[in-house]
Amino acid sequence: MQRFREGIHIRTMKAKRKVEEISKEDIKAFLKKNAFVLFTVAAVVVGIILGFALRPYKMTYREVKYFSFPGELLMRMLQMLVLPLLVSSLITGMAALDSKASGKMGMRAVIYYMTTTFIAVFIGILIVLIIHPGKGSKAEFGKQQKIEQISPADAFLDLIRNMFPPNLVQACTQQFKTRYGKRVVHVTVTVNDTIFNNSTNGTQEVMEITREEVIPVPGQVNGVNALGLVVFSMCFGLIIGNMKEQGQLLRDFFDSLNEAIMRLVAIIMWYAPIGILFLIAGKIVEMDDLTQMGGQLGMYTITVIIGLLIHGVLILPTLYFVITRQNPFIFIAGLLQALVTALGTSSSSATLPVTFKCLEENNKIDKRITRFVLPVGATINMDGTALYEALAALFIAQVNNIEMNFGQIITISITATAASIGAAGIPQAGLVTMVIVLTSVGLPTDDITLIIAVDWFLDRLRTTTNVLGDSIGAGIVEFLSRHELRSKDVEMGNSVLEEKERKKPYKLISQDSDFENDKRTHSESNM
Ligand code: 7O9
Repeated sequence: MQRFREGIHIRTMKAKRKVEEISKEDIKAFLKKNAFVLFTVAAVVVGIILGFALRPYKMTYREVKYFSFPGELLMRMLQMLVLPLLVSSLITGMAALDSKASGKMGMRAVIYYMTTTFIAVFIGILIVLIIHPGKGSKAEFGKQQKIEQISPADAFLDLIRNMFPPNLVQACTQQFKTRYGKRVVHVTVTVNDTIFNNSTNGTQEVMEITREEVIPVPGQVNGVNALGLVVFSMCFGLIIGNMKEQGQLLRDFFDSLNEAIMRLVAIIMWYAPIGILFLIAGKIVEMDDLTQMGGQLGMYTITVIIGLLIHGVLILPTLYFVITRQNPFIFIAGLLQALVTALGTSSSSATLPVTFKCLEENNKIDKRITRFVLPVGATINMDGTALYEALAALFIAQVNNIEMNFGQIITISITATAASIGAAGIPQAGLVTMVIVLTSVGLPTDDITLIIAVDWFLDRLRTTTNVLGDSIGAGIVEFLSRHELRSKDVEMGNSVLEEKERKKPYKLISQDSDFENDKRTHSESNM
């Protein structure tokens, strides 16, 4: 009996120690994780304070560039990873699923993208109509510049062309862009003499007319052709996913490549807070005086902020809650680093590596989902951009005192949605898509220059909304696809992408030959 009691005592002591150990480690891990998030958030705050503190010193352009150099380095590091990450994650993401499962998941993702983008556009239009920031006239704005005119048809064809890059290496650095050239055409016209001479004996005269004609000519601009790479990687991944043993080598290669890139991301993320601090501080030092932010432009900025807030803080979390029945704000808390990075870099593609890390590690989203949904989302799902473009178009109409009828508002909402989807495929998209939205309803495109002064700031906010939209999309698609993911797990015994996969050759050996297996266990036990 005595022994029995001692036994229990020892066991409870052991258990206690274990609990203590776990909690200590847990606390450490917790602190480590949160210190990281804290650093990143602190970087934004310190960056803003530092930026405003340095403004009175009136740095020269050169000094500002030197000052924001650490931030520039972060941008370069993140962009360095985007290309291999995009390709490897899409290929493995598609290869991990059979065509039926990926088709279903793709459908869900596309429905989510369409729905949220339409909601975003709707909010943008509603808010700008309610607040009406464009009262008064254009007189209070500064001088206007000319904006390059682009034919929407050519932009659309460029988008389709960019989906199929003829040279994959070039697609990593350049996009196709239609340019305009002039051509002299000689036209021979046969003129009936009766017109001139008013005579009835109709002699014919041949005249040659030369005239100039604007023609589209092929051209290139610098920038990653994300759309082309996405299309290629998805097809390639689907193919090697169906190739059974023959495709194993390629699947392992891209899986391993992806894993290696993600480890690089983990290292770069330690540098991120410093980079973000200098990116933000540098931008604040650089910006023009805030005095012009009074009046209409200020109201416009506030309107955009309210619209983005409604979409990001109200609509998207509600959608997440309604579908998954989980607390959306815990989900968003896990994303904080990605959101701050988006704010600092104002580029959802450069943020992509961080978004991956946050979703997979903090929010435990299945890798098969993130690898598939995030790159596509970064390329075509831009809620913030869609909201912004619709809102900006109506603001320009208001400034010009042009009333938009219901039909025109519908046109704006359709073109703004299309512009946000196609942005990555349209070269130099920022301005071009805005021009397309404006021309679709006959608004003056030169007025885009009115809002350029605040664009750098609003770009950061819409990028954050874009990243949030992509991430919540990943959460929702994972929830909706949970059954297929589980049945796939059961079917394969494991996921292609999980840790277990790397043990597979070992498993095969042990299944195939007991002798191998025996040898291995023997030598292992000897070690
Ligand atoms: C905003 F998939 C990736 F990551 F490789 C990828 C690479 C490039 C994805 C997209 C792109 C890309 O070129 N995107 C792009 C986005 C091109 C032009 C314009 C925009 C729109 O950008 C947003 C905006 O201005 O509203 C915003 N800055 O989300 O990055």
